[in-house]
Amino acid sequence: MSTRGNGWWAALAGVVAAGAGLALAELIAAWVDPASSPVLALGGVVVDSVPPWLKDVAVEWFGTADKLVLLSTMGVVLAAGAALSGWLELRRPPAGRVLLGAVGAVMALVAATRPEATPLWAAPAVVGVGAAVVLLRLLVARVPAPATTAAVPVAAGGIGAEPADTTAGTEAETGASRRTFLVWAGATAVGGVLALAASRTLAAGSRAVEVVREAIRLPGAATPAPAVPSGADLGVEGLTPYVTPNPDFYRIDTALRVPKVDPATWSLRVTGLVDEPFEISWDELLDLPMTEHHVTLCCVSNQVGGDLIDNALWLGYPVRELLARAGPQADADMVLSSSVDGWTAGTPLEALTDPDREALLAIGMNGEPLPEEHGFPARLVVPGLYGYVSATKWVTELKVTRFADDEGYWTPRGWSARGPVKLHSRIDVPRPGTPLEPGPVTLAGVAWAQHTGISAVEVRVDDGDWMPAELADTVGPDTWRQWRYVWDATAGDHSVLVRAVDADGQVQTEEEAPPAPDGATGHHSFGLFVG
Ligand SMILES: Nc1nc2c(c(=O)[nH]1)N[C@H]1C(S)=C(S)[C@@H](COP(=O)(O)O)O[C@H]1N2
Ligand SMILES: [Mo]
Repeated sequence: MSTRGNGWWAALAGVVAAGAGLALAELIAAWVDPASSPVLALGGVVVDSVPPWLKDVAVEWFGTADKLVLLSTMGVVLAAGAALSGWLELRRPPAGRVLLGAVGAVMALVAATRPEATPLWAAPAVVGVGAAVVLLRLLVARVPAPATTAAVPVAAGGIGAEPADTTAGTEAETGASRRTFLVWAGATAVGGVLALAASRTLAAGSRAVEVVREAIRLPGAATPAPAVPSGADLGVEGLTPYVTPNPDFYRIDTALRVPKVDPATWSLRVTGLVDEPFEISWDELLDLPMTEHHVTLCCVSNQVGGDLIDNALWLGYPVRELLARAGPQADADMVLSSSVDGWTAGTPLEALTDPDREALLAIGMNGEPLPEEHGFPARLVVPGLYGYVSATKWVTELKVTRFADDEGYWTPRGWSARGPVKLHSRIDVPRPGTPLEPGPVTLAGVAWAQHTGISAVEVRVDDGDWMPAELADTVGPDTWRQWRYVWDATAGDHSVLVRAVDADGQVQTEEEAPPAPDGATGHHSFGLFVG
């Protein structure tokens, strides 16, 4: 006669126990530091250890939803592990508790060794998983015995009873013990939900940073940006706007939770190979004369035709002034900038000291304080370099150093130490698959070669000649430029291609390269059907 029918109850016990434990961990994390959440810490380690090809695949498939996909996948894996722990605890006690305890120990270790962690960051995992272990024991002890047709008069699952997998009760007894189990499991689940709700309420306190942000009045620019010429936007429907509104600006970072940085406690330290290291507070920074500059920021992971690129008006203090105040030493050639969350970028020193390149410690984006997900209260923006080697968000330190001695976050992960932006162009209009009719069809898009500038864009249809496109105005070489080409379309299948020429006369290569290690190349092209 089978006594195997209660494994599912045990699995449920495992999920409920582990869920409640992790909810308790969230509550403690909300008090210790929201980033000490064992789930976030574990996710952070996963993010830090994905190989470049997998990161590429994730970005390509899920775009900026990659974080959600990661957290959901972790949820499924954790739930499966929790179910297994319940089953093990029923069949092979204490194997279930041992499994939970082992996972908890790993989580504690991982949380306590995050770059910005203190030893206290282990507390949420230790307390949460400790609670999960106790709850697992209590719930599995109440897993109802499987019903049998034979009336074997054995009590199942009283308080403190051993797991009832080898005993079988009558249907009535099984019904009663099932109710007992469900009451216990239900109570545990309710406790978990309450803990989670309480943790969210506590975490809402950190929304205070958003309140501070909204109250900030940015200083005016001592060196304002030139006005955007009206001809910078060609007004083609569906074409990417010259300046990207903040809510549409692409977001890329390794932070599973947006760091909440209060300007009152923020400061930037300039350290390393300098004569006079110093630290500057938010208030001191705001008193400095600000520069405004349009810069198109671009991600090295951007695929040919991809949209991990946008343009904004940044307000900030020139990094070269900060460096001049510190006095870099002669043997330095790199600045390692770090974020509150431990992320780093290695930027060539000469790009930051160059008087002709507006590298900014930015505090404003399109007339607002930086949005939290774009680095509030301060970040770097350097024209001409990919974000991963320059655009540190939530920046707190500039360490003057040498490429021979230090490397940024992505370098040991398979990306080049130096990342100048590559010459590129993209077709935005029409989208592939748009129904078209013979006659004039407007092709339009953007082209970029930050800090060099774009001098021409050319379009080719099928095997025809490269035809010059009309170029929109720009404020300068540090932003992308819109282009437009009116094509006299004939019926049938066609392919369209675009390429750009930079201000030095260099023509965009047709050679295809993937994003790793230093940026994708190749012409953006696709098929169009005219009929
Ligand atoms: N702190 C921190 N700053 C960061 C990153 C990060 O992961 N953490 N990613 C960089 C990368 S790879 C890019 S492309 C830009 C993107 O900036 P955005 O999210 O404001 O568009 O931020 C850079 N700054
Ligand atoms: Mo990036």
